[in-house]
Amino acid sequence: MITRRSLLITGGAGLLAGCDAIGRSPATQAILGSADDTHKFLQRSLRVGRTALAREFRPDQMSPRFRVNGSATANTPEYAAHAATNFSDWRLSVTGLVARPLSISLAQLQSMPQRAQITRHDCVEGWSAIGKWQGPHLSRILDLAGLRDTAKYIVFHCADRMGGNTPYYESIDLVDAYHPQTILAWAMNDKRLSIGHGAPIRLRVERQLGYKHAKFVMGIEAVDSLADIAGGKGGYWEDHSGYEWYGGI
Ligand SMILES: Nc1nc2c(c(=O)[nH]1)N[C@H]1C(S)=C(S)[C@@H](COP(=O)(O)O)O[C@H]1N2
Ligand SMILES: [Mo]
Repeated sequence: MITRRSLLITGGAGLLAGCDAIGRSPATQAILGSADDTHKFLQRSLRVGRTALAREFRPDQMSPRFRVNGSATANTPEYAAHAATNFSDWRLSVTGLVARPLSISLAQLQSMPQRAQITRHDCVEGWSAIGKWQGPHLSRILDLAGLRDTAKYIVFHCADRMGGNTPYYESIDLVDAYHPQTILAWAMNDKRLSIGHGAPIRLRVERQLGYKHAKFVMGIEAVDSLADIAGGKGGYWEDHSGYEWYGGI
């Protein structure tokens, strides 16, 4: 008999096949983890009917104007100093549950194998825009750092402070972290990412809503639980406005 539960579990295992391919089995961890982890797993598994890849568009379909939304810059002296030197001394830190913590320059990110994609960004506030994004796969960076078996989520720590002091942050699970369209974009529409759109790098996680696409990313952290980070719900808007952690489109 096919039950709703067996469908969910089978679907989840299918989604996680990419991770199994690199010798991990987060499906078991996700199913047997805490109640909160299980809730997140089910929340995303219900989306299993969607096609695996987000739709990609042709160059002539790109929006003539792509609005800047949320923070238009990061309001700290450290960020201003990096912006003033064109991010030449900026480093992306990769920490947490990794075998080799990393500190990666923008030039290094630019010299890794790149993916470019033309996708539609959907903001919960009710606007969409099609743009071209380019950067290395997040998965390559995680593989360079060597994720530990206990890692379940990837957290993105941003430079901007909401309301003057609360850091913007976001998080995704390993299914999205290893998705082929998940990149750390340093270029938009064939130019270097502007400050408004999140320089020096911003996350593109194409099957989720706009608020998940963290701009001004300074650090990436691999964790086994989101409970101890800020308000514990996995992101700034999740903590403050009740947005869903899995913002599937
Ligand atoms: N660091 C940071 N990332 C962020 C935001 C923000 O305010 N700060 N806003 C989010 C929201 S709600 C949206 S819709 C997109 C907007 O991206 P854009 O400015 O390139 O249009 O960034 C997302 N990422
Ligand atoms: Mo948004």
